[in-house]
Amino acid sequence: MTAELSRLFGSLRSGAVRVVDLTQSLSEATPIIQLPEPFVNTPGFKMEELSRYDERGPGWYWNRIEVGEHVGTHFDAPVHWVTGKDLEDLATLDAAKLVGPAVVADFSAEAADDPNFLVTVDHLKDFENEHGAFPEGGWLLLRTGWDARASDQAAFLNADETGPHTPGPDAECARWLAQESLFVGLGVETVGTDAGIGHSFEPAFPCHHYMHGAGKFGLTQLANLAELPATGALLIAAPLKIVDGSGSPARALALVPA
Ligand code: 23J
Ligand code: MN
Repeated sequence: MTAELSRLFGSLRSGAVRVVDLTQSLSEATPIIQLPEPFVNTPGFKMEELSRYDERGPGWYWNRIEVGEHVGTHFDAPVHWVTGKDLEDLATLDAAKLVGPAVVADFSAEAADDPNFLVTVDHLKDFENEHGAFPEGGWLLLRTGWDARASDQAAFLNADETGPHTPGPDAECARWLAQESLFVGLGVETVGTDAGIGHSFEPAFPCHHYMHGAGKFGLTQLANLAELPATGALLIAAPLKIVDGSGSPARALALVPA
């Protein structure tokens, strides 16, 4: 092993670097996005036993699963959105972009006061002034406290007759992240990278529109962002390599200095 990797492995062994699991558990209780009529919705997660050390397979346990691509902690590829239709899917994307420095901006106080809280470019500029310039190839992770709601579909989607109310970037912030920042992806704790009211923005769902149009990625329903420093963690996003896939449930991990 090279010196760099043995040092990292030593740090993981000694506890000087910790692995934080940013992934929500995936089960039939996992909340799923609800699009309004006339749009098709995604199936959630289903699991059916094939055998469990029984006559169907005496020595082994296994299941079949059914799941929409965009369920639970999941990854959005550029081809997910019409603006990225000629860009990368899960099998063609550059895997090097799945590992990068994580920047964690904490808006949990604001989101607790206002579920429709919108992150603006000014918020991000303030963050840079306090913590330094955003890293090239990095991932912006928005901490909103929404992970605490992830075991309750109604609280997580927070919808009323006007639609869902969850925090996210405003349209100009989404454009800036996509076209002017050096980030490769945006990670959130909510059901999607766009704010709940993003359907009413111009363009609609601006985060999907701009980020995927720029070949950038999304990561949703993250957990445990509270355990990450504002800067200095390393994100590893691991979606399945589905041919032509637009997204997939993913394991998201962070390496964090102790
Ligand atoms: C399909 C349509 C609209 C949205 C989404 C999916 C997501 O949030 C997603 O999971 O990518 S907003
Ligand atoms: Mn998605």
